[in-house]
Amino acid sequence: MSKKNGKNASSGNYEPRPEHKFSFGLWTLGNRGRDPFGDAVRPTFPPNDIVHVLGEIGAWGVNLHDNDLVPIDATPKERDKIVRDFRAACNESGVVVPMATVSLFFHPVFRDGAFTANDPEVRAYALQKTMRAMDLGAELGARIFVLWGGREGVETDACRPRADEAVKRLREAVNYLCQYNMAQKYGYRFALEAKPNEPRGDIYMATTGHYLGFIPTLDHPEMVGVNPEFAHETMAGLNFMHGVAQAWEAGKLFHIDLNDQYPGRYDQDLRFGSANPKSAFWLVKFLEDVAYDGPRHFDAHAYRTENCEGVTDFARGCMRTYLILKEKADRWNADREIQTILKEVSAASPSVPKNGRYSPTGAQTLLSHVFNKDAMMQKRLPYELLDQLTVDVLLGVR
Ligand code: GLT
Ligand code: MN
Ligand code: MN
Repeated sequence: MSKKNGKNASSGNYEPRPEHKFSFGLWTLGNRGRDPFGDAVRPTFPPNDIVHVLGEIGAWGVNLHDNDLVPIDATPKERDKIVRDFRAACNESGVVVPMATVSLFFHPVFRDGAFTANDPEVRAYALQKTMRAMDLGAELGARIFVLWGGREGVETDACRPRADEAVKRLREAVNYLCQYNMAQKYGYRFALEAKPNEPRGDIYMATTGHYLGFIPTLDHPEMVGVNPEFAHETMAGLNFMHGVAQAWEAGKLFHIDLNDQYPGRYDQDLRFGSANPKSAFWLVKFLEDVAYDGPRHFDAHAYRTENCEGVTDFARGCMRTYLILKEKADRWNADREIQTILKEVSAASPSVPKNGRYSPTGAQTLLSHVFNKDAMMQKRLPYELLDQLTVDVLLGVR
């Protein structure tokens, strides 16, 4: 996709602007196309160059793992210089760092997990590494800290005395990190990211719903929310937007990872909207309808067949599709026929007893009401038509 496609002559302007809050991880543009069967196909993309490209294509933010920027064995002096130069690159490009995270999966020391590993020394190292990653993120201005426990799982359940022990270890770690956050006055909000499997055979916190159940058991639940990822929930065969909606309703949508995925496969991290544009549409419509104002982070990477230019096409494509779908959502919301149907399907006849909050008299009224099921069955539910109107909007004929 060349620059000229940033503007669409027929309908609207799909040029990303800072207020759209589009962000990319260093690891996304920096992905070199390695997979379990093949080596890198693209050269290293230095962090400072990534930031410049992001600035050029209109992205607002860049996110990073500690080791996307600072090599794991860097000396403090080396680290400080790298961070200084990176900050300068961000400032020059007008790109902010909204989120930071920690790699607790790449180094072989985490082969049995990090916070949930059996070896207490590995668990302690994981905490230390995370605290340092929090220091780094805070220095760069990040206020969201993502925790993705990719290695927090098993290939065989024989390897843990009991599976609930893993939950306890994870709780202990997150509680510890919340305390560190307060002690350092970093003001982070933690966003926990679920995934059902890969790289482990089974990962403990398999879905966003699992995390929503876990968070209220923490010492500081107000400090912790979720970072749902499109691909991960789709791998689990779930409706991503529904998980996002539940997180939102619980006040826990602290961050979001946008990409795409065909169900039943390995984690594909495809360009946003490229595999399931209809699901992507419902998601964008939800985020825009509720006025979600957090980062719209693309956690995806270019096809392995791409060269460096293709990586830019990929990144532009994620943002462009989001903006196209945002326009489609506006169109859907403004469509009179669609809105009339929506009103019609949820309208109630005046004789219906109101069943809001429970009260003894309300309950009596409800119990004594005679429902006319035959009449209720006559109500029109034209969802075929409603869905076709949606498809017409999406396919650009409406
Ligand atoms: C890794 C993973 C992503 C997570 C990143 C944050 S790292 O690329 O596949 O889903 O969001 O740790
Ligand atoms: Mn992710
Ligand atoms: Mn993924």
